[in-house]
Amino acid sequence: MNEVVNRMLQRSKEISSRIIFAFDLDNVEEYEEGKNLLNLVEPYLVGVKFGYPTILSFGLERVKEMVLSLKEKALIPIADAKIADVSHTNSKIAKILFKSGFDAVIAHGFMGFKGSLDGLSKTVKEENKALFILAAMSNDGASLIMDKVVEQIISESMLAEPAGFIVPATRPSMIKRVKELLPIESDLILLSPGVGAQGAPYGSAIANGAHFEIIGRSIYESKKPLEEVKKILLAQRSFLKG
Ligand code: BMP
Repeated sequence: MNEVVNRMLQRSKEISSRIIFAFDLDNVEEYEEGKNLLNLVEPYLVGVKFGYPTILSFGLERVKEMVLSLKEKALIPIADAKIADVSHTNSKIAKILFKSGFDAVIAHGFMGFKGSLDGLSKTVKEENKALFILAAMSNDGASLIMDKVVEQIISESMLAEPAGFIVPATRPSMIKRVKELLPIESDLILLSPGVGAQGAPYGSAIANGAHFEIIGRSIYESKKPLEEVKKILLAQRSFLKG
């Protein structure tokens, strides 16, 4: 099993949580506030996904500081750069992110393996990191294009030996479809955004077969983020028991 995934599953078991926090702040003036928020909720998180809003507004140096501090506490930092370029550019992006301490990167899969995912896959393997690939997206419009080629996206992506896929909590049938397309007994994991602010109930992606729920606004826009995190945990745990 991928070493990063191993750490994710271990932490998940230890703290009984399936939450990956989508940290998407878009104003550098929120830096101190953001750090305080992370300190507050980090005992309940398996990992933190840094999106473009945070990386671009805070800058990589500040992000690196946060990433290293999360790693000291055994959380897994994931860079959501939605990488989708040709091989050499993909590798450069991934190397910069790994140098900043990230354990994993997220890429698209529609570009295909040859000349795109191949270079990225090589870099990820050389650095002993994890690659997560978008199988399908949570927005409504994804059903028009992306869903129709999910089989091809998965088969091309598998050549890159990913650690797992991103699947939409908003469309449970796509979570199930992706699961069907994966090899039997594969140890790939599924991370699912769309929970909370986008409408899927807390815990529902877990109930539909995802391993982790990626949740952003419901936490960072809440007046009581800790209470919200605890609500999420309760929902996830009830589905896991049920
Ligand atoms: P929120 O819980 O605030 O809706 O955040 C969801 C996060 O997951 C965001 O960082 C978004 O960019 C990401 N995401 C998504 O919502 N749908 C996808 O299909 C893929 C994503 O990465």
